[in-house]
Amino acid sequence: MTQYVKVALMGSGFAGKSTLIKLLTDKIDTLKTNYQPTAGMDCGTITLDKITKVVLVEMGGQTHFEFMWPDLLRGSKMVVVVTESTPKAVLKTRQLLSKYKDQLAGMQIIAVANKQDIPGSMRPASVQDLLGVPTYGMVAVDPKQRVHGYRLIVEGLKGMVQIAG
Ligand SMILES: Nc1nc2c(ncn2[C@@H]2O[C@H](COP(=O)(O)OP(=O)(O)OP(=O)(O)O)[C@@H](O)[C@H]2O)c(=O)[nH]1
Ligand SMILES: [Mg+2]
Repeated sequence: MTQYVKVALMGSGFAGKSTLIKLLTDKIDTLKTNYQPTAGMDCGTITLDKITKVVLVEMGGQTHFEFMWPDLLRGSKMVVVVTESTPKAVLKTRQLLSKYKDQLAGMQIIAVANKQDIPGSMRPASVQDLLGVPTYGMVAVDPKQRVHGYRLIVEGLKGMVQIAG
């Protein structure tokens, strides 16, 4: 029987959540797209082993979809907080983490400091200092980062779910 593990992607609009899902679930080589805000939610599935599939659930980041977040977070084994790597965006992300701290309590949380290709981006270590959760750099539009992204999810889930080798 297949075991489904829910991982929620949280973060402001334009952070790169849909792009990250595309990176992890499509085999395509071009990820540059025009920005199309996710209306409410979106999802994609990755296979971890013979019985385990991870369902990535994006919580649409635009403010008017935020009311759905508590429902979308429920039952998640892990939350991946995606942020742009400008100081302003990271501070906004910090506010979101604080605002939803009750819903996030007890969940495994990692952050992705996305858009590291943009000159002047904050380094992941600095983003981590501000967010207070393990933070990893990412360029979600770069297909070469697919394995890196996949590893973040798998490593993050270790200890949370049984993954067969
Ligand atoms: N330069 C650069 N652009 C990126 C990167 N990741 C995403 N983008 C671009 O940023 C824009 C927003 O990306 P989305 O993935 O749609 O953002 P989102 O977080 O899903 O936004 P909402 O659905 O509104 O919550 C798109 O134009 C992407 O192509 C990256 O690593 N570098
Ligand atoms: Mg989106």
